[in-house]
Amino acid sequence: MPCDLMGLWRRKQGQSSSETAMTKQELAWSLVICGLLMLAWLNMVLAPVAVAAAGLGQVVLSMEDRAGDDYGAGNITYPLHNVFEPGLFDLRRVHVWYDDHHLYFDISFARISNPWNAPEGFFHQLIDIYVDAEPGGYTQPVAPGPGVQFSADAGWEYRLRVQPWGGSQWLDARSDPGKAYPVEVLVLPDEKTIRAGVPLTATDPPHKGWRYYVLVGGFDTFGPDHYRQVKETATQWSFGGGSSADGPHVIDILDTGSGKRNQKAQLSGKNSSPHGVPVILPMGPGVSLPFTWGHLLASLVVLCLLGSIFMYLSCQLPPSQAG
Ligand SMILES: [Ca+2]
Ligand SMILES: [Ca+2]
Repeated sequence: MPCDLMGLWRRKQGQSSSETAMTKQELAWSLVICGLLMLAWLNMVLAPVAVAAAGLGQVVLSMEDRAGDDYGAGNITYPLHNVFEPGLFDLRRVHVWYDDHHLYFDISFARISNPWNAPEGFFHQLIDIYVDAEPGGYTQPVAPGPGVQFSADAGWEYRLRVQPWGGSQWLDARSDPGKAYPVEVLVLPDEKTIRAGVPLTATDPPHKGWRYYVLVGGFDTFGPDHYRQVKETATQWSFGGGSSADGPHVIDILDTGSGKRNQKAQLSGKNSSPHGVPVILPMGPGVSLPFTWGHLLASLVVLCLLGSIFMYLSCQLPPSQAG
């Protein structure tokens, strides 16, 4: 037992228990260290949620996507031209909220650039968010561009399309034909978040039970449904590492990190349809964080340190105070 060893050591040093008992000053410092460790842990693990929830309005979804998974099913590489800087297609967070007038989608990336001065403030990203808002709905995308389809038990009713050079829109597909509404799109001052504002007149009231398919591709005016193509080998203007000409042409999706819900599993076709097209699973509802080994390791380190400090305090208190 560490306590006994410490006691033996103290007796060997000829110190009485009253001399070795923790002073108030030592106790105060130990509590301060405990507090700082807890704050550091909370800051690292929970800060993204706190930041997401800090905005005005009602939050209906706030989810982080892991860093560095802008590789589709695992093999996709960026086009070779130097405008395709690392991180442009690495989705990092999707934050959905509303106020009295709009439903906002704040979509964050590792990097945003605008080499040809598109009026929206970004050039490269093409974002489709399909929303499962009620029972029924569609399992196919609006057009074949992304090369994926959606879960049969979570068909979609709305689609948000976000792209540069105009054309961003909210599609309400509950009627036939569907109704499309133009959407205002801009880049927030953090220069990493694209915001799309959907007028509340274009949608039923959002609620926390909605589920979302978030697809990130490369924008290409000439691509199928404006998706930049993923080919077997990268060229100046095409992604590389694709397995089929039919796609998928999706570089990142909002996903959790495990099992069949993992992005690699979804986009590699492990949940594929009878026609071999990868079936994507929806995300939501609520607020969550992805599992990362960094979070787990940091949590274990903090717990070990707190446990050690607790044991040290227990050993240092005189028997009458230690209970
Ligand atoms: Ca990502
Ligand atoms: Ca992802």
